[in-house]
Amino acid sequence: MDKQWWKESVVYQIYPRSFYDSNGDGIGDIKGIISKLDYLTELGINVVWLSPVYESPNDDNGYDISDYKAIMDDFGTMEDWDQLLDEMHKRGIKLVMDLVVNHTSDEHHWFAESRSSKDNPYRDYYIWRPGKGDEPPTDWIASFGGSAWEYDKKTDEYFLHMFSRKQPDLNWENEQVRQDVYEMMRFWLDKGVDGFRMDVINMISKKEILPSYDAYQKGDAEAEAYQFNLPGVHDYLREMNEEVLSKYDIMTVGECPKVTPEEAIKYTAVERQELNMVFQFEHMGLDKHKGRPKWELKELELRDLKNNLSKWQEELANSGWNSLYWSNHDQPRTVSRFGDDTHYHRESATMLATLLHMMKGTPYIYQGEEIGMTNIHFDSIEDYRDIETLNHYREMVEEKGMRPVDIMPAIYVKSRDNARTPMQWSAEEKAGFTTGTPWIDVNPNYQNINVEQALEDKDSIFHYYKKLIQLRRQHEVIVYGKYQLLDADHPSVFAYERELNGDQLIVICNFYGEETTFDLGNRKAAEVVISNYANELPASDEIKLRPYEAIVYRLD
Ligand code: TEU
Ligand code: CA
Repeated sequence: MDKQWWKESVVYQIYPRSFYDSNGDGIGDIKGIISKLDYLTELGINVVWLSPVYESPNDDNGYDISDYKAIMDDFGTMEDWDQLLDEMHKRGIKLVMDLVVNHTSDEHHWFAESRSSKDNPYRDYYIWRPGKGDEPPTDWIASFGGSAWEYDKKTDEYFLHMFSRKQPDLNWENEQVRQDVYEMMRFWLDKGVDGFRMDVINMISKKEILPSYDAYQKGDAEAEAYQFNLPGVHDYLREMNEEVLSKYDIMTVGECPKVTPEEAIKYTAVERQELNMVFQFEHMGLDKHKGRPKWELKELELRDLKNNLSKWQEELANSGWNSLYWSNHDQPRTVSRFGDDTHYHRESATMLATLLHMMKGTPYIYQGEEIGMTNIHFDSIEDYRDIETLNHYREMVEEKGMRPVDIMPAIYVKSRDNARTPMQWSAEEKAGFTTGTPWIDVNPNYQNINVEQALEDKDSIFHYYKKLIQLRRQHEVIVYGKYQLLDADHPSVFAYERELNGDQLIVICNFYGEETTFDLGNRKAAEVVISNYANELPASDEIKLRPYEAIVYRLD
């Protein structure tokens, strides 16, 4: 058993723009985070992943960085950041920074140089290609719509951007780029940060495809494969590990869309010296049609979720390490997505939390999840802020001639802004997030769902999360135990067992709003470890489960 602090941690993700505004300009900021650290201590988490706070023109809310070593004015100053780190460390909380190095902002000085002439020393920091006649070099599509190539008049060539046109992709093949990135990482590590969450890190290598990019076209069976997990990514990560990561006691998590468990092991197996863990997305894709855009909705099948999460638990059982999450700043709110945010708000939010937090891996909680914040329905597209949502809407309405009423339903379900409405601190105006006008509207349900109330109510979702976090500290079996799915064919219950050196837990979750039963077989429950209903030890083998009921027993 390879014990590591990052395996025993619970991470809390802060999306700074929406967390807490300290000066009334409507934008969350670093001073705001500092003033809420005691809240995080109360919750009991011990690591914060902070979404980008670097200088940025905010085309993609900070995921487009124009200076990696400066703090965005909206968020404060470097002194504020130093104080944040200090205050966190005083409370025993570690700080993991976001590292966005697949691309920069087009306003980064590297790019300004790069685009200025073909023989500028920075030219090769980005990926430039001549067009084919009047057409871009290939028909690749960017994540936020349109061609992944943008024409630049100055030098009559196209540059590659896998996200927005203001996010040009760096050329990792260029050793100077890599050295500059490593140097910047050392800058933050020497300031004392405790790790990095690496944005789309499995996209950084293009070296195996670009020389022959003619061969790769949209619609190609391999179409998706060419942008992710190319062999070069592993070369770069091993180099980064050797030159930077291995010199510090830190945690690293790579955001890796389209990884399979097999790939994830390559990134996270100890002997390969790359990363500690990855964020995989397979379970986030179960409520859409395979290979189709996220906007094409499909009902989640419990069977698919069981198969998928269990596959990850099993395949990474002996090598590599899982990260466990239901949501982040790109995903809808969990309770709205997989639970019932109307009739069983508390029950379904706590059931989902139990299901995830009892698994093997490092759990991540996204701000507001711990009070059961829900999706947002803005009537007008004018109220949305997210570039992905806005580009999608424009494309559908302006280019495809669709009617807004036909597009909004999917936006309600999937827009990234669902996760980005301001944190609901109290029942005061603007949810206590700001005294000014928030950059994005607050969810009108803040009078019922807010931190102040959650702290007062001992039965709240917040207190349940708090208990789950404590349990992870108390029971080694939750961190390191073996996982086994039970009753795979049960239509409404997700149940599994954990075991370590004879310590055994059984986790039983009714995934739906109807009552059901579950058969314990010959297992003997010895103690109720946690439950989202009042529960005693079962009187018989067959237990009745109420809507969204979750129970964890310690077994004899
Ligand atoms: O997200 C990368 C990513 O995989 C996204 O395409 C994600 O699938 C999408 O947002 C879901 O709708 C990272 C960041 O988390 C995201 O916020 C950034 O916009 C993106 O990289 C570009 O930096
Ligand atoms: Ca502010």
